[in-house]
Formats: sequence, C-alpha cells, structure tokens
Amino acid sequence: MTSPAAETRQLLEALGVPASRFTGGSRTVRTPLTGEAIGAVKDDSPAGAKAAIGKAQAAFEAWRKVPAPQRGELVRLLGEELRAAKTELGRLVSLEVGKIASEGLGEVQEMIDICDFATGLSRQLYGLTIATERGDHRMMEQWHPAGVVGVISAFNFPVAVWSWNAALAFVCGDSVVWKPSEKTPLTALAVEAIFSRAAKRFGGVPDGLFTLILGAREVGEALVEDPRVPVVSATGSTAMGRIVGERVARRFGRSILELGGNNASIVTPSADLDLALRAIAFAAMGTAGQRCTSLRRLIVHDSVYDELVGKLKKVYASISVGNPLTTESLVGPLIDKAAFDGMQKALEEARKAGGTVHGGARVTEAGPQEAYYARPALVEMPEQVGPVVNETFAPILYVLKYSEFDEALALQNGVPQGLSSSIFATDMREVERFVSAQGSDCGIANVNMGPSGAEIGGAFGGEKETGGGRESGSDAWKAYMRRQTSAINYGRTLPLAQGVKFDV
Ligand code: UN1
Repeated sequence: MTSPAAETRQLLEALGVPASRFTGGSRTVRTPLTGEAIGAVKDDSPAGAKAAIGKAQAAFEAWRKVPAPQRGELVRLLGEELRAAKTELGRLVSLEVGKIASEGLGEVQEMIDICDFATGLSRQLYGLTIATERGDHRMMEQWHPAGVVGVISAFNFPVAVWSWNAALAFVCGDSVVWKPSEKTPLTALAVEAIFSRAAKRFGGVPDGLFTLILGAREVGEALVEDPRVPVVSATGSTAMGRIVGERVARRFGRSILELGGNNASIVTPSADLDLALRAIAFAAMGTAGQRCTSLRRLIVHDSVYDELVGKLKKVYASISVGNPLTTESLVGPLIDKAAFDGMQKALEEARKAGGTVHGGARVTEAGPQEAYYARPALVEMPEQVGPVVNETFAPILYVLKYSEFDEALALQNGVPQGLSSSIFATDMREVERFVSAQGSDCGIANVNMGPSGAEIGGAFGGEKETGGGRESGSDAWKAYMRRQTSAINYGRTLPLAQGVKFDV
C-alpha cells in the first residue's frame, strides 16, 4: 500500500506543484491520518508578504480595467481546471485534513460551484438608478473594484473558503493575497498550480493578481496591518477575528469575519424523528465536528427526549471511526493533538458541570500513536453552562431538555456565537416563529435539516461573535467592491438639493 507521504507526493506532482515547493522547507506538514510527515514547505517572511501586497496592488490597477465579463472568463477557466483536478485535489484535502473521501470531493465541488456562480455574476454586479429631486439630473449608484483583498483561511475548509473569496474578488476586479492555515499549505500549493493553469489559458493576467503566502501569524499580520489591503476576509476562531477586526478597523479597512459557531438544533414534539436522527448524525459527527457549522447543541422537547436520545446513543456507540481513506469510516481523525486535548478538556468541564458523557475516548486502534482519532461524544447536560457556551472544535454534542418553545428559543440564542441553527418541526407555527424576527438570531436558520452543509448560493456567515461577515452567494459580492453614488447634471442650470439658494 502506498504511504500517505508517497501518495501526497504523487498527487501534488499530478496537480502540477513543483517538488521544490513542498520539500526541503523548515515547516513540516503532517497528515492527521497517521501523524506522519507528508511535506516540508518554506515559510514566507513578513517582508515577502509586503512585496506580494505591492505586486497585488499593481495587478489590481491593471485588472480593474478589464471588463467584468472578461474577468468572469478567468473564473470560468478556473472552474474548468478545478473540474479536471477534482479527484486529485479532493483526495489531497482528505490526506491533509483527514476528511472522508466524499467530503474531500465535496469541498472541491463547492469551489466549482462558486466559480459557476461568480462567472454568472460577472455579467451582473448591478448598480442602481435612483430618482432625483433635481431637474435634468440623473443619480446612480455603481460598484467599483475595491483593491487588494487579503484572505486568511482556516484548516478545516482549506481550499473552499479561499474560492468563496477569490472567485468573487476576481470578478469584482480585485487582486488576492492568500494566507492559508499553517496546517494546510499543501492543498494551497495545489490551488496555486491550478490557478496558474487557468491564468495561462486566459492569457494576460497581470502578474500578482493572485499570490499565495505561507507562514504563521507574522505573515497574516502583514496583511492585516497594510493600508494597501482595503478588504481582509478572515475565517477562524473568535479570538483571532477579534484581533483582525480591531486592527483592520483601526486603519479604516473593511473586514469580512467568519468566526466561531456554536450551532444548535431544536427538536420539537412535531418533528419527524427518523429524519432528525440522520440529520443530527451528519451535522454533529461529520467532518469529525470540525466545521464552523457543526451541530454542537441539541435542544430537545421533553416529550421526545427519551426516544431521540436513546436512538442517538446507539448511533454514537456504533458509528465507525477510523482512517477515512483506508476504511469505510464516517468519522476521521481530529486535525492534531491540540484538538484532541481541547476536546478532552471540554468533556472534563462538562462532567464537572453535571453532564453525563457518552463516548469521547481516544480510538488508538484507528491509527498510530501520532494520530488523534476520538469517538464522538454525546453529553447530556442539566443546564446550558460551562463548555456548552463555548465552541470546541471537536465532535461533542451537548443535549439539553426543554418544555416550552420560548425556553428552547432562549437556549438557542443564549450563547455568544450566532452562525447557524436549525429546527425539526412540522408544526408550521413553530417553524415560522423560528425563522421570524423573534426566532433564531443566527445568520443561518434551517428547517428540518441540520445547521451544516450550506450551499454556495446563499450568503454565508453569522452574527454576534461569529463576526457579522457574509461570504459566498446572494449579494456577498458587495463586500469586495466599493460603492459610488454619482449625480449627473445634464442641464444648463444648477438647482441645489433641498431647495437651497446660493446665487453669487
Ligand atoms: C466552515 O466550516 O468554515 O456550510 C465552512 C458548511 C460548509 C462550509 C463550512 N459549506 O458546512
């Protein structure tokens, strides 16, 4: 059987990444499948990041002159190249992050989908014509390219998050400098190679339109601090986003923040429990609980609690945990030891707060000593306290009981984060209340499905400590452009607004 290191090398070569990019560097990349080294990349320096921003600024000045539908053609070609590379890139995502095969491929599909969306968008980017109070005048609103967009992304969607930002930014006329997670530089290098093939086919893409910079915090800080980067899109923890948001705001830049989620589902008495069970299993255990949209809190009506939780315990006890590429497992490894330690710490805190923990132990037979597989944990909690109000990036599902619908809504909204949420109900009054202004306070509120697995067509993001940004579909593109209002006088007189007289 091929080792993960050998397979990674074959995949990177097939994807067109030169060996010099992933060997011989000082940063060791490990696969969570086995813990073994699969690459050694060179970090960029903060000075290198500054140079990339300089080139991106020059590229922006050229790219903004290219008509938007032509910019869309570059993104269409990027989508084609991604289609051609889907099998290899999906597999590489699984090797670098530990996703099961279908989720690795699904991540690449998400990239292809946003390229299609952005290509269509490139013939839209609509402005407005606004009625004006002045005669022989016209007033309009236009959207112009913003400039250099800095993208900082997390390990768990190592390539899709880049694409949500970059595909929109390119059609909007912006250039992109990307700092991926230091845990996932190999998939980023693959994206760099895929992009350069699309750029070559397009011809005439300005040098520096897209630059990948690798490294840790210092490199990201260069993007955050530089006034030549008007838009910074950052995905990751709330702690990281608080720093990024404050620093970018201090220089009056704009940030698009997609931070922690602590997503809940409410299971009401009218729920279809079989459907709910399947949805809960995917949302809470899929991606080993390492999505920002993963289900972390289950709020169950007392009339269905015993039945549902009884069934859930069986699913939790039987779900297969193991190497997602060599077994049929649905739950792969955690990204690293720190993630496993964080999970154990949260479970300990839950026990102290009166919780009953089912599962959660390390699965040593699933991989070698340096790999961190864990059984997903189901934790029955007496109250929403302690670790339940925090986001722990691991497969832990806290279960709470309610008796009145208002109580369920208060629990759902009673955490600092506001990314995603869902309700299982066939009672339309409860459904409609949940999605009404008095219902879920999250950026995403689903019905009869889990909170994770959003399609690219909707705006993606959330409220409160999730940061307020929106990426991907709907009109999220507006955050990558600047708005300009123009009033145009085509007459020979000068009527002033608000009836002001100023005759000199
Ligand atoms: C993330 O975990 O950062 O909605 C993004 C979902 C995916 C994206 C998750 N489409 O679960």
